[in-house]
Amino acid sequence: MPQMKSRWRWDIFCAVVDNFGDIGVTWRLARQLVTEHSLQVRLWVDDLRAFERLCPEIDTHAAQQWQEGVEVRQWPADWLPTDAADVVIAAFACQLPSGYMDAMAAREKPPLWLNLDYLSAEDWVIGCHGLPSVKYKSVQKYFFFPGFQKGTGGLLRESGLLERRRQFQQSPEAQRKFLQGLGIDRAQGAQLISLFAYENTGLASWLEVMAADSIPTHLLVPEGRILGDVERWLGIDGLAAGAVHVRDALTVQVLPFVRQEQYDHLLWCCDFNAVRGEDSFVRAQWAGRPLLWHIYRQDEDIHLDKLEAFLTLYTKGLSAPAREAISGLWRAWNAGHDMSGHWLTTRKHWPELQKHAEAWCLEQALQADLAAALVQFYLNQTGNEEPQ
Ligand code: TRH
Repeated sequence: MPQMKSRWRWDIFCAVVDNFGDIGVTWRLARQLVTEHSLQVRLWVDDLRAFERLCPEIDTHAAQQWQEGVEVRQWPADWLPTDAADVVIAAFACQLPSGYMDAMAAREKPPLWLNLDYLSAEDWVIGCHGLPSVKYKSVQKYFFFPGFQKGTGGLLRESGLLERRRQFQQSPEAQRKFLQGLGIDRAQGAQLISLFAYENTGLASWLEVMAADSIPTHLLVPEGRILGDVERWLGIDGLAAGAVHVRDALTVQVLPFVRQEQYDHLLWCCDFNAVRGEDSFVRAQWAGRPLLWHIYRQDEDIHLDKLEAFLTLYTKGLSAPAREAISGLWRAWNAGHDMSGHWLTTRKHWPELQKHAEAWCLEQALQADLAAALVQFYLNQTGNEEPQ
């Protein structure tokens, strides 16, 4: 990386709406901009407690701290005058402090102001990616859309990620050690499944069918919103990390919420990953294993269009029966419907779905990653000139 780049300052603003996706995405991006593009990055976060779950080193009381080369700033309710950076990213359409917007407008050379949008596989994203949005005084804002197709901003993917993942997956010893560190003792011949999801009325039917299966399943459930449904099915209250319960062929184990890097390793170990939201959804794709997506629910069911858009892309290249099986499973899960028949049908196509998951991962990795695309967008907008 050219040294001069380190003089470029980027500010990323993250308002935590709920859950962990907002901070999950911005923290990942901030680190990558520092380590792979030698940029100076400040990450402004309004909820450091959510951040702490993914990165336990976070001091939730500090107004300013450095983590992995990123300057983490508490986004205060009462904004203090601050110089604006060369590039300003408002994550997920969050509203910047008005004092900061004035600082942007006061710069001799206006900053590049971007709205980093939510991930969607819908076609319209290609047409809107990179377009100008609103203006504040002299400062123009642009839309920046992550995505799966050419013409979008791509997906977050650190350099060397797939090589690291493959090495790990090729080493039973590394996996055993990692799982052991989490207190997981994988039973011989058991399929390993991770379950990270929102509340879901379809869960009981899926657990039921796994318990009755001829193949043993070891289900790993990080502490979170789905735990209530697991408790109801087991008939046990107060499940917490460390709990292990066996029902016939199914072993259910509750895991602590681990740091982001460890969660990646967990996904890499599992034969099948149930994920949700945005960031875990992408990480499961980089794991190269079949997955199940619990999409974040939106008003007027617009999330269902997003689900279908992704399924259309993802299932290209699958045989018709495998495509129907996996699509049926995803639709049932997102509707909270009975999963049993869909799970059994999906299992019939396992080898094809496994091959396909790896192929999809490799295909996606052909695109420039999101951090690189952002830097390129900046270079294009500034005519490849180093900012003053
Ligand atoms: O938590 P999510 O549901 O997040 C979001 C938010 O709800 C957001 O408002 C919404 O817009 C978005 O979904 C679509 O799911 P997501 O995106 O997968 O974020 C979870 C993060 O938590 C991700 O970075 C992975 C991380 N994680 C860990 O670090 N450790 C863990 O043990 C687990 C289970 C997850």
